[in-house]
Amino acid sequence: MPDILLAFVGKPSAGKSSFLNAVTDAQAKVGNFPFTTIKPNHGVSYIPVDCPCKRFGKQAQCSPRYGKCIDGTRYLPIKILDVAGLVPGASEGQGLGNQFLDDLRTADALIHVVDVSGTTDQNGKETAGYDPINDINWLRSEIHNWVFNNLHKRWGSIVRRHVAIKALPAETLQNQFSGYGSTVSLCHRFMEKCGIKEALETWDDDTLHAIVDAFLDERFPTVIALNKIDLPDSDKNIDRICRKYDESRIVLTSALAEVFLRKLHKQKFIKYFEGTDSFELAEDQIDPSEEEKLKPLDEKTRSRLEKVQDMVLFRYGHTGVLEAVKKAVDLLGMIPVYPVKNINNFSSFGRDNRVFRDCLLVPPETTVRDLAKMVHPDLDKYYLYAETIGSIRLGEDQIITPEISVISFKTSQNIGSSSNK
Ligand SMILES: Nc1nc2c(ncn2[C@@H]2O[C@H](COP(=O)(O)OP(=O)(O)O)[C@@H](O)[C@H]2O)c(=O)[nH]1
Ligand SMILES: [Mg+2]
Repeated sequence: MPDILLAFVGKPSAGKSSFLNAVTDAQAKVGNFPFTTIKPNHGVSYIPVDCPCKRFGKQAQCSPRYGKCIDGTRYLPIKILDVAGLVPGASEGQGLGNQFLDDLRTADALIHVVDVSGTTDQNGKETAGYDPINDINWLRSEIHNWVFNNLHKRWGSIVRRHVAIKALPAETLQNQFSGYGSTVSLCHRFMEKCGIKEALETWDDDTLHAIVDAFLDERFPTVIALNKIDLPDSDKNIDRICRKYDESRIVLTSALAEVFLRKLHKQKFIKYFEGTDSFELAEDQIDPSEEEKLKPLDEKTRSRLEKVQDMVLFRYGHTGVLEAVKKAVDLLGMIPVYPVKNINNFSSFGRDNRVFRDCLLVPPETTVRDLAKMVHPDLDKYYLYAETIGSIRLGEDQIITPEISVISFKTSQNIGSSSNK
């Protein structure tokens, strides 16, 4: 299964660690996950998607291998990384720059956590009236400079080789960008988008900057999480930033509020419904079972809770943290697909007949045959054909879309044990 890794990036004290706690901690209850390496700065979050079990009235039988399905909403595990150590000057080798940049290579998409309250300066020190727009521009230029400088200092020899072997621009660029987790098709895509037609040997510095920009847009889709919206100074900054940047990439968040709500939930003071603006208190409960019974709040906690309601939940509808994770996955265009053994009863490959056991998030442009390879090498080896709901046959080169997300493979031999790794 192709793992997705989202990286939280941002200056010190923006709220990255709080964010990681907010989206990973309490969700352990949601179930298991397929990832073997969970390092200290890693976590697992679960994003909700519509599960096909609901369409077919199979909610009661639905039995995911990873994550969980609650009445037709399926929670898929996503890996998260807290990338600490980015400080101004990182691309020039300041601070923990290199470790940061190494971590970045492994990420599929970024969530830039920005302290929108303006109460911390560019180094994360307490201040007042700092303009968070600086941070948004700074992070981008830090990554840009890192990539640009590496390209620029070798440009002479890159051009000579390019001319000597008569390579395509995308091939030459891929040689330079592979270390950042690029691929040939990604290079073709961003070259297409930036529309540069001149021969590579004529490119000047401005062209190289444009190339690096186009590469970064394609390689590191970024959600901007404007964090600390619970603080009074945030409002005016939020307005300005939303007017200046692409709003479809901005999410308003309060990591602290989410951590607080989840903590009270865990301690049974409230029943908090993640991703919503609502929770229950002891006095709201009518005849709860002993297990569900909530504890009464003390005055101090109650007033803090009311503040979170006023400043965050009532104003914005939720704390936004889960929205940020969902938006980052959306930017990647990943499609959830459900390989099944039997297209009529949705049982799974292998010996257990669990309904809709497997779900994979596949990248855009994945074909039916690509999926077969991802699910099991033997499916590819003994491949006959694939079909979707209603026993409709699919071509092996057909691109997978949400409309054909339930897929069964027919093979020339029985596939024994199964795996989706
Ligand atoms: N008011 C407020 N404070 C926050 C929020 N998120 C984090 N903080 C605080 O900001 C400080 C730095 O947070 P931390 O998660 O350690 O930042 P990191 O350095 O980016 O990992 C801590 O004191 C947090 O409690 C938030 O949404 N609202
Ligand atoms: Mg931290």
